[in-house]
Amino acid sequence: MMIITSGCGMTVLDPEGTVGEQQRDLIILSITFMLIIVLVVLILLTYFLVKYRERDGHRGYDPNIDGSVKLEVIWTAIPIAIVTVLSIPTVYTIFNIEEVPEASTENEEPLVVHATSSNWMWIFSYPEEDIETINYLNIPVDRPVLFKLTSADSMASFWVPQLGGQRYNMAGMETELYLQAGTEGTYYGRNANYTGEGFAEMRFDVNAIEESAFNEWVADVQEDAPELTQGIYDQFMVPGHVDEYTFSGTHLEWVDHAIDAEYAMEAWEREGYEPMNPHASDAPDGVPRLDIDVEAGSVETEDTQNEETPQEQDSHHHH
Ligand SMILES: [Cu+2]
Repeated sequence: MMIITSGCGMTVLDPEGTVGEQQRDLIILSITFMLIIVLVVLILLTYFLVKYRERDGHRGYDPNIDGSVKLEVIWTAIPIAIVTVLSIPTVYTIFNIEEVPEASTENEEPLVVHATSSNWMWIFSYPEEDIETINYLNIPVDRPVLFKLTSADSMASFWVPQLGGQRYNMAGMETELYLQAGTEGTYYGRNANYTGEGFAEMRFDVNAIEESAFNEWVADVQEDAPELTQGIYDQFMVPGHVDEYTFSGTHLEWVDHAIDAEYAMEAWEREGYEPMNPHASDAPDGVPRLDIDVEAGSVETEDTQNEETPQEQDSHHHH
């Protein structure tokens, strides 16, 4: 097993948190059990091949097994037993990872992070801290994180292999996933569900840091990061790749994609973006790298038009 886990590609079998550890244990338990079955089958196969081979004094072996209750019971009961033995730890683990992981620090309250996929980037909102990051996130080490997953457009799958299994992000609905990092470090995360030509680069970094460093970072972001406006946010709705960004405020103030599945398409209209068939002869080659204007103000939509005067919008910028 050391050989398998020491390779840099097998991060699933080298987890750094309680959720990933439970899944690793289940994978190893299941594989071990199934290998034992394979071994038993191969030994029996060899035994019967030798025992019933054609040879002098043993020809034309022709057993009548029709209607043998004993044999019917054996070859029904054994598969049922195998499936039962495999199911019990699997079901136990599945239910267990839906629960809040046990925190190894005094702060057991899960940190809530909304992870929203958008072609081809990841948007992370911290509603309680009122900050938002793009294509990376910081989390406190040893503290459970409750990810609320949704998508602005295509169905994606949120996956940080070393912290736990993947779960789907879908527009107009919300799925939940608990993860916890047991060791400080940077973990690789990605979209695990094919969503078109920008899919391969739809990656993010998860930085697990000390709780105190995390709190400091949050305070710094709240203080110094540019405030996220709808005008800035709409630019991220256009399909493409972007760098890492950090904002104060979250997009949850004006849209939750788990409730509003149409928002991205409305933002495309506001941004003058027209989706086209990527196979069309005049389709652009490759995935564009979006140049985000972080000074952009709020957009005028039918909902917000009459609520804010230009002066009020301006004051948001220079707080
Ligand atoms: Cu769904």
